[in-house]
Amino acid sequence: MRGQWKADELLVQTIGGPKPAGSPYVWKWSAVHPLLLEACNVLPESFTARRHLGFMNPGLERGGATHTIRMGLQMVRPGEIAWAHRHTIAALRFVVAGSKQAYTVVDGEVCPMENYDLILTPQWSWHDHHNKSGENIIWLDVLDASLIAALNATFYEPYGEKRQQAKRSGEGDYVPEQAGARQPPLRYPWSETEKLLQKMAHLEGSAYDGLSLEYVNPMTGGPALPTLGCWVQMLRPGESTQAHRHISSAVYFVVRGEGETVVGDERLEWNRHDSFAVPNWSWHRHINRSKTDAAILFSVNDTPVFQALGLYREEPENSLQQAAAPLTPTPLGRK
Ligand code: 1HN
Repeated sequence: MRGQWKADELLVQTIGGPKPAGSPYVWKWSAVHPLLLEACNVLPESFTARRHLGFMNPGLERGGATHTIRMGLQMVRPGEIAWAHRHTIAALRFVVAGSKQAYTVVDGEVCPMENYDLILTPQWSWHDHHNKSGENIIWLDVLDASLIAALNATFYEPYGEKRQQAKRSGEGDYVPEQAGARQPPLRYPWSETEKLLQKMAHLEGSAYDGLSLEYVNPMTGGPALPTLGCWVQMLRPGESTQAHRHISSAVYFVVRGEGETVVGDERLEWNRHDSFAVPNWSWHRHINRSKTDAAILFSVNDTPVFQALGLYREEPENSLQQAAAPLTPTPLGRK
Protein backbone atom coordinates (compact mmCIF):
# COMPACT_ATOMS: atom_id res chain seq x y z
CA MET A 1 0.00 0.00 0.00
CA ARG A 2 0.98 3.58 -0.41
CA GLY A 3 -0.19 6.58 1.52
CA GLN A 4 -2.33 8.70 -0.77
CA TRP A 5 -0.58 11.74 0.71
CA LYS A 6 2.48 10.59 -1.27
CA ALA A 7 0.43 10.38 -4.46
CA ASP A 8 -0.97 13.84 -3.72
CA GLU A 9 2.45 15.30 -4.42
CA LEU A 10 2.33 13.80 -7.90
CA LEU A 11 -1.21 15.05 -8.40
CA VAL A 12 -0.28 18.58 -7.37
CA GLN A 13 2.33 18.60 -10.14
CA THR A 14 -0.47 18.23 -12.66
CA ILE A 15 -2.29 21.40 -11.65
CA GLY A 16 -2.83 23.19 -14.95
CA GLY A 17 -2.90 19.87 -16.81
CA PRO A 18 -0.47 17.34 -18.17
CA LYS A 19 2.80 18.09 -19.93
CA PRO A 20 2.59 17.37 -23.66
CA ALA A 21 3.49 13.70 -24.33
CA GLY A 22 6.42 13.62 -26.76
CA SER A 23 7.98 16.35 -28.87
CA PRO A 24 6.78 18.34 -31.86
CA TYR A 25 8.61 16.76 -34.79
CA VAL A 26 8.78 16.75 -38.61
CA TRP A 27 9.73 13.79 -40.78
CA LYS A 28 10.84 15.28 -44.08
CA TRP A 29 9.81 13.51 -47.27
CA SER A 30 13.24 14.33 -48.69
CA ALA A 31 14.80 12.25 -45.89
CA VAL A 32 12.31 9.38 -45.74
CA HIS A 33 11.85 8.67 -49.45
CA PRO A 34 15.49 7.68 -50.15
CA LEU A 35 15.43 5.49 -47.02
CA LEU A 36 12.38 3.63 -48.33
CA LEU A 37 14.30 2.82 -51.50
CA GLU A 38 17.26 1.76 -49.39
CA ALA A 39 14.97 -0.46 -47.29
CA CYS A 40 14.55 -2.65 -50.38
CA ASN A 41 18.10 -3.89 -49.76
CA VAL A 42 17.27 -4.81 -46.18
CA LEU A 43 13.86 -6.29 -46.95
CA PRO A 44 13.95 -7.45 -50.58
CA GLU A 45 10.30 -8.53 -50.51
CA SER A 46 7.37 -7.06 -48.60
CA PHE A 47 5.39 -10.05 -47.36
CA THR A 48 4.38 -10.73 -43.72
CA ALA A 49 6.77 -8.00 -42.60
CA ARG A 50 5.85 -4.81 -44.36
CA ARG A 51 8.36 -2.43 -45.90
CA HIS A 52 7.22 0.24 -43.48
CA LEU A 53 9.51 2.83 -41.87
CA GLY A 54 7.93 3.77 -38.55
CA PHE A 55 8.44 7.32 -37.34
CA MET A 56 9.99 7.52 -33.87
CA ASN A 57 9.21 10.65 -31.89
CA PRO A 58 12.47 11.58 -30.11
CA GLY A 59 10.46 12.61 -27.04
CA LEU A 60 8.78 9.22 -26.58
CA GLU A 61 10.68 6.29 -25.07
CA ARG A 62 8.43 3.72 -26.71
CA GLY A 63 8.55 5.36 -30.12
CA GLY A 64 5.47 6.18 -32.13
CA ALA A 65 4.60 9.55 -33.62
CA THR A 66 2.48 10.58 -30.62
CA HIS A 67 1.82 8.70 -27.38
CA THR A 68 -1.20 6.94 -28.93
CA ILE A 69 -0.51 7.00 -32.68
CA ARG A 70 2.08 5.20 -34.77
CA MET A 71 2.77 6.45 -38.25
CA GLY A 72 5.18 5.65 -41.05
CA LEU A 73 5.62 5.32 -44.78
CA GLN A 74 5.25 2.02 -46.57
CA MET A 75 6.41 1.03 -50.02
CA VAL A 76 5.31 -1.95 -52.11
CA ARG A 77 7.28 -2.70 -55.25
CA PRO A 78 5.78 -3.76 -58.59
CA GLY A 79 4.32 -7.27 -58.38
CA GLU A 80 4.56 -7.56 -54.61
CA ILE A 81 1.85 -8.69 -52.20
CA ALA A 82 1.96 -7.73 -48.55
CA TRP A 83 0.33 -10.83 -47.07
CA ALA A 84 -3.09 -10.93 -45.46
CA HIS A 85 -3.37 -10.63 -41.69
CA ARG A 86 -5.45 -8.89 -39.06
CA HIS A 87 -4.91 -7.32 -35.66
CA THR A 88 -6.82 -5.52 -32.94
CA ILE A 89 -4.82 -2.44 -33.91
CA ALA A 90 -6.91 -0.21 -36.19
CA ALA A 91 -5.07 1.28 -39.15
CA LEU A 92 -5.56 3.53 -42.12
CA ARG A 93 -3.63 4.24 -45.30
CA PHE A 94 -3.33 7.60 -46.98
CA VAL A 95 -1.93 7.07 -50.46
CA VAL A 96 1.10 9.14 -51.47
CA ALA A 97 2.11 7.50 -54.76
CA GLY A 98 -0.75 5.30 -55.94
CA SER A 99 -2.18 3.65 -59.03
CA LYS A 100 -5.45 2.16 -60.31
CA GLN A 101 -3.56 -1.13 -60.39
CA ALA A 102 -2.69 -1.04 -56.70
CA TYR A 103 -5.20 -1.98 -54.04
CA THR A 104 -5.74 -3.14 -50.48
CA VAL A 105 -8.30 -5.86 -49.82
CA VAL A 106 -10.20 -5.22 -46.56
CA ASP A 107 -12.48 -8.05 -45.42
CA GLY A 108 -13.04 -9.08 -49.04
CA GLU A 109 -13.57 -5.54 -50.34
CA VAL A 110 -11.11 -4.41 -53.03
CA CYS A 111 -10.05 -0.82 -52.31
CA PRO A 112 -8.08 0.80 -55.15
CA MET A 113 -5.22 3.01 -53.97
CA GLU A 114 -5.04 6.15 -56.06
CA ASN A 115 -3.25 9.30 -54.97
CA TYR A 116 -4.49 10.66 -51.64
CA ASP A 117 -7.28 8.10 -51.27
CA LEU A 118 -7.96 7.19 -47.64
CA ILE A 119 -8.37 3.45 -46.96
CA LEU A 120 -9.48 2.17 -43.56
CA THR A 121 -8.50 -1.17 -42.10
CA PRO A 122 -10.67 -1.25 -38.96
CA GLN A 123 -9.59 -3.31 -35.99
CA TRP A 124 -9.62 -7.10 -36.62
CA SER A 125 -10.30 -6.71 -40.38
CA TRP A 126 -8.29 -8.89 -42.76
CA HIS A 127 -6.06 -6.86 -45.03
CA ASP A 128 -3.51 -7.50 -47.77
CA HIS A 129 -1.87 -5.02 -50.12
CA HIS A 130 -1.24 -5.64 -53.84
CA ASN A 131 0.79 -3.73 -56.38
CA LYS A 132 -0.03 -4.82 -59.92
CA SER A 133 1.33 -1.59 -61.40
CA GLY A 134 4.79 -1.08 -62.82
CA GLU A 135 5.76 1.58 -60.25
CA ASN A 136 6.61 1.64 -56.57
CA ILE A 137 3.48 2.33 -54.54
CA ILE A 138 3.86 4.42 -51.38
CA TRP A 139 1.40 5.28 -48.66
CA LEU A 140 1.25 6.65 -45.15
CA ASP A 141 0.27 4.07 -42.50
CA VAL A 142 -1.39 5.45 -39.37
CA LEU A 143 -2.26 3.09 -36.52
CA ASP A 144 -3.61 3.27 -32.96
CA ALA A 145 -0.88 0.76 -32.02
CA SER A 146 0.59 2.70 -29.07
CA LEU A 147 -2.82 3.06 -27.45
CA ILE A 148 -3.66 -0.62 -27.94
CA ALA A 149 -0.23 -1.59 -26.56
CA ALA A 150 -0.79 0.60 -23.47
CA LEU A 151 -4.10 -1.22 -22.94
CA ASN A 152 -2.28 -4.55 -23.38
CA ALA A 153 -4.91 -5.56 -25.94
CA THR A 154 -2.82 -6.38 -29.00
CA PHE A 155 -3.83 -9.54 -30.88
CA TYR A 156 -2.43 -10.53 -34.26
CA GLU A 157 -3.39 -13.32 -36.64
CA PRO A 158 -1.92 -14.26 -40.03
CA TYR A 159 -4.52 -15.28 -42.62
CA GLY A 160 -2.50 -18.36 -43.53
CA GLU A 161 -2.37 -17.60 -47.23
CA LYS A 162 -0.87 -14.63 -49.04
CA ARG A 163 -4.20 -13.24 -50.11
CA GLN A 164 -7.76 -13.40 -48.91
CA GLN A 165 -10.57 -13.95 -51.37
CA ALA A 166 -11.57 -10.68 -53.05
CA LYS A 167 -15.38 -10.51 -53.10
CA ARG A 168 -16.50 -6.96 -53.82
CA SER A 169 -15.28 -3.66 -55.19
CA GLY A 170 -16.73 -0.18 -54.88
CA GLU A 171 -19.25 -1.09 -52.17
CA GLY A 172 -17.01 0.31 -49.45
CA ASP A 173 -16.61 3.72 -51.09
CA TYR A 174 -17.78 6.71 -49.06
CA VAL A 175 -21.33 7.85 -49.80
CA PRO A 176 -22.16 11.23 -48.22
CA GLU A 177 -25.83 10.47 -47.48
CA GLN A 178 -26.65 8.23 -44.60
CA ALA A 179 -29.53 6.65 -46.56
CA GLY A 180 -27.17 5.61 -49.33
CA ALA A 181 -24.66 4.02 -46.99
CA ARG A 182 -25.07 0.28 -46.50
CA GLN A 183 -21.90 -0.22 -44.49
CA PRO A 184 -19.32 1.99 -42.80
CA PRO A 185 -17.00 3.23 -45.55
CA LEU A 186 -13.63 1.59 -46.13
CA ARG A 187 -12.44 4.00 -48.80
CA TYR A 188 -12.77 7.76 -49.19
CA PRO A 189 -11.66 8.54 -52.75
CA TRP A 190 -9.63 11.74 -53.02
CA SER A 191 -11.65 12.82 -56.05
CA GLU A 192 -14.67 13.25 -53.70
CA THR A 193 -12.67 14.87 -50.91
CA GLU A 194 -11.07 17.39 -53.22
CA LYS A 195 -14.43 18.28 -54.77
CA LEU A 196 -15.84 19.04 -51.30
CA LEU A 197 -12.81 21.12 -50.32
CA GLN A 198 -13.07 23.21 -53.47
CA LYS A 199 -16.82 23.63 -52.97
CA MET A 200 -16.27 24.95 -49.44
CA ALA A 201 -13.09 26.95 -50.06
CA HIS A 202 -14.96 30.27 -49.78
CA LEU A 203 -16.38 29.52 -46.31
CA GLU A 204 -14.85 31.17 -43.31
CA GLY A 205 -13.84 27.95 -41.59
CA SER A 206 -12.38 27.83 -38.11
CA ALA A 207 -10.03 30.44 -36.65
CA TYR A 208 -7.94 27.58 -35.25
CA ASP A 209 -8.02 25.02 -38.05
CA GLY A 210 -8.80 26.88 -41.24
CA LEU A 211 -11.26 25.14 -43.52
CA SER A 212 -11.36 21.66 -41.99
CA LEU A 213 -13.50 18.68 -42.90
CA GLU A 214 -13.79 15.45 -40.98
CA TYR A 215 -14.00 12.10 -42.74
CA VAL A 216 -17.09 10.78 -40.96
CA ASN A 217 -18.88 7.48 -40.92
CA PRO A 218 -22.15 8.59 -42.58
CA MET A 219 -24.10 5.88 -40.76
CA THR A 220 -23.30 7.39 -37.36
CA GLY A 221 -22.02 10.88 -38.14
CA GLY A 222 -19.12 9.87 -35.90
CA PRO A 223 -15.41 9.44 -36.55
CA ALA A 224 -13.98 7.23 -39.30
CA LEU A 225 -12.69 4.73 -36.72
CA PRO A 226 -13.60 4.29 -33.03
CA THR A 227 -10.10 5.36 -31.96
CA LEU A 228 -8.93 7.60 -34.82
CA GLY A 229 -10.45 10.72 -36.33
CA CYS A 230 -9.38 11.80 -39.83
CA TRP A 231 -9.36 15.37 -41.08
CA VAL A 232 -8.44 17.27 -44.17
CA GLN A 233 -7.91 21.00 -43.93
CA MET A 234 -7.21 23.80 -46.31
CA LEU A 235 -5.18 26.84 -45.32
CA ARG A 236 -6.03 29.50 -47.82
CA PRO A 237 -3.19 31.59 -49.36
CA GLY A 238 -1.55 33.57 -46.56
CA GLU A 239 -3.89 32.09 -43.93
CA SER A 240 -2.51 31.92 -40.43
CA THR A 241 -4.58 30.36 -37.64
CA GLN A 242 -4.90 31.27 -33.99
CA ALA A 243 -3.28 29.06 -31.38
CA HIS A 244 -5.18 26.54 -29.31
CA ARG A 245 -4.46 23.31 -27.52
CA HIS A 246 -6.47 20.16 -26.93
CA ILE A 247 -6.05 16.98 -25.00
CA SER A 248 -5.92 14.96 -28.21
CA SER A 249 -2.71 14.49 -30.20
CA ALA A 250 -2.46 14.58 -33.98
CA VAL A 251 -0.25 13.59 -36.88
CA TYR A 252 -0.24 15.53 -40.14
CA PHE A 253 0.70 14.83 -43.73
CA VAL A 254 1.22 17.67 -46.20
CA VAL A 255 -0.77 16.94 -49.36
CA ARG A 256 0.30 20.18 -50.94
CA GLY A 257 1.70 23.59 -50.10
CA GLU A 258 4.37 24.93 -47.80
CA GLY A 259 4.18 26.50 -44.42
CA GLU A 260 4.89 26.11 -40.77
CA THR A 261 3.20 24.90 -37.65
CA VAL A 262 4.33 26.55 -34.45
CA VAL A 263 4.05 24.07 -31.55
CA GLY A 264 5.02 25.50 -28.17
CA ASP A 265 8.50 26.97 -28.72
CA GLU A 266 9.17 24.89 -31.83
CA ARG A 267 8.67 25.94 -35.41
CA LEU A 268 7.93 22.95 -37.65
CA GLU A 269 8.59 23.92 -41.27
CA TRP A 270 6.83 21.76 -43.80
CA ASN A 271 6.68 21.17 -47.52
CA ARG A 272 4.78 18.77 -49.76
CA HIS A 273 4.68 15.17 -48.46
CA ASP A 274 6.33 15.95 -45.11
CA SER A 275 4.77 14.42 -41.99
CA PHE A 276 4.68 15.97 -38.54
CA ALA A 277 3.42 15.32 -35.03
CA VAL A 278 1.63 17.72 -32.66
CA PRO A 279 1.76 16.25 -29.12
CA ASN A 280 -1.32 16.52 -26.95
CA TRP A 281 -2.00 19.56 -24.79
CA SER A 282 0.51 21.69 -26.70
CA TRP A 283 -0.26 25.15 -28.08
CA HIS A 284 -0.12 25.17 -31.86
CA ARG A 285 -1.05 27.20 -34.88
CA HIS A 286 -0.65 26.78 -38.62
CA ILE A 287 0.71 29.21 -41.18
CA ASN A 288 0.44 28.93 -44.95
CA ARG A 289 3.56 30.67 -46.21
CA SER A 290 2.34 31.06 -49.75
CA LYS A 291 0.43 34.20 -50.70
CA THR A 292 -0.84 32.59 -53.88
CA ASP A 293 -1.48 28.86 -53.27
CA ALA A 294 -3.61 26.95 -50.80
CA ALA A 295 -1.98 24.40 -48.50
CA ILE A 296 -3.76 21.12 -47.83
CA LEU A 297 -3.09 19.00 -44.75
CA PHE A 298 -4.40 15.52 -44.01
CA SER A 299 -4.37 14.66 -40.32
CA VAL A 300 -5.27 11.89 -37.93
CA ASN A 301 -6.09 12.41 -34.25
CA ASP A 302 -7.00 10.40 -31.17
CA THR A 303 -9.89 12.74 -30.30
CA PRO A 304 -12.52 9.92 -30.40
CA VAL A 305 -10.76 8.15 -27.50
CA PHE A 306 -10.91 11.21 -25.25
CA GLN A 307 -14.48 11.96 -26.27
CA ALA A 308 -15.60 8.40 -25.55
CA LEU A 309 -14.15 8.64 -22.05
CA GLY A 310 -15.55 12.10 -21.31
CA LEU A 311 -12.00 13.50 -21.15
CA TYR A 312 -11.96 15.75 -24.18
CA ARG A 313 -11.00 19.37 -23.54
CA GLU A 314 -9.76 22.17 -25.66
CA GLU A 315 -8.54 25.65 -24.87
CA PRO A 316 -8.15 28.70 -27.10
CA GLU A 317 -5.11 30.94 -26.77
CA ASN A 318 -5.47 33.90 -24.38
CA SER A 319 -8.39 32.28 -22.63
CA LEU A 320 -8.70 33.11 -18.97
CA GLN A 321 -8.66 29.39 -18.16
CA GLN A 322 -12.37 29.42 -17.44
CA ALA A 323 -12.17 25.98 -15.95
CA ALA A 324 -10.11 26.93 -12.91
CA ALA A 325 -7.98 24.27 -11.30
CA PRO A 326 -9.78 22.92 -8.24
CA LEU A 327 -8.44 24.20 -4.93
CA THR A 328 -6.00 21.73 -3.52
CA PRO A 329 -5.17 21.60 0.16
CA THR A 330 -1.46 21.72 0.98
CA PRO A 331 -0.43 18.08 1.15
CA LEU A 332 0.03 17.16 4.79
CA GLY A 333 2.86 14.79 4.08
CA ARG A 334 5.05 17.39 2.45
CA LYS A 335 8.49 18.00 3.94
C1 1HN B 1 0.71 -3.26 -40.23
O1 1HN B 1 -0.16 -4.27 -40.08
C2 1HN B 1 0.95 -2.72 -41.49
O2 1HN B 1 -0.71 -4.04 -42.54
C3 1HN B 1 1.84 -1.68 -41.62
O3 1HN B 1 0.53 -2.85 -43.80
C4 1HN B 1 2.51 -1.18 -40.54
C5 1HN B 1 2.98 -1.17 -38.13
C6 1HN B 1 2.75 -1.69 -36.88
C7 1HN B 1 1.86 -2.74 -36.70
C8 1HN B 1 1.18 -3.28 -37.79
C9 1HN B 1 0.21 -3.24 -42.69
C10 1HN B 1 2.31 -1.70 -39.25
C11 1HN B 1 1.41 -2.76 -39.08
